[in-house]
Amino acid sequence: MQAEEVWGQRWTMNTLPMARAYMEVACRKQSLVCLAADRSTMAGLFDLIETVGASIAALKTHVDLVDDWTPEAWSKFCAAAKKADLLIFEDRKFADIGGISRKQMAGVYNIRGWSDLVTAHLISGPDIVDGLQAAWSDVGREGGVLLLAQMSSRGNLLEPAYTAKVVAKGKAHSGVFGFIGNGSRPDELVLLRDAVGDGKLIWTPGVNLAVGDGEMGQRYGHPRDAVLAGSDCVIVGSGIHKADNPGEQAAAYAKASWDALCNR
Ligand code: S5P
Repeated sequence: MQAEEVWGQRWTMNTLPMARAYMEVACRKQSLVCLAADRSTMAGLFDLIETVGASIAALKTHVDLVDDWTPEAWSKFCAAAKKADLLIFEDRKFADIGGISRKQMAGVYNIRGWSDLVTAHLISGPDIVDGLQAAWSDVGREGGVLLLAQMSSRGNLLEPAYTAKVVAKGKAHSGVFGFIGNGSRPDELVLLRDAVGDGKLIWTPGVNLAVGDGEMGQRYGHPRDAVLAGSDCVIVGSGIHKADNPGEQAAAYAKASWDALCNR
């Protein structure tokens, strides 16, 4: 199916190449799932790409939680992700001033060299987006920033007035790919979508087919409800990587998210 036909206004109002790349991958895979690949070993990570790669559109990493990380193994892992037609999203949640965030994109992990997307808090002001964009430019690459506008964890401090400011500043910036919204609360997502409009994407963690409370204050909503409320991508971690059959589960999340998009 053509991306424009499926995504409608979200496609026509968004000319950012990385956003369109995502919308096209989602159509090829018939999936709006970003896997939160929160496993601590390289073997566990490779296994995930192999078993669920066909059912997901993007791969979210926390590069600093891998016990046996090496640059060589990581570069092979990224190559495997690209081969599986996945966008690579490092969920680093940058929050420092622009110049330091730019340097943190280099360093041991060299995030600027392999990430297509990264997350950032706007708590330090909008220059963080320029710092992250400068880091990708430093190595001749392009990437997009997802700003945390809401969070899924209970008691978080991203209150509506803060969310509104993040959206107002982020909407106007071409380096911003989109926003992280709270997938566990469809009513909050509807408000976020109203504020964001169609020009930027909203990606949502806090999603599980088993709705309710998770570990340590995490909260979960259903993938269908998140997409119907305006999410463009459901970020799913333990619902897939801790399942007895991750392949089967990933396919179920893909179907729930894709069917909801087609209904929307
Ligand atoms: O508000 C948030 C933002 C993010 S990016 N809540 C989240 O849970 N996340 C991330 O999504 C978190 O870092 C983790 O990698 C993933 C959720 O994993 P799950 O196992 O709870 O599905």
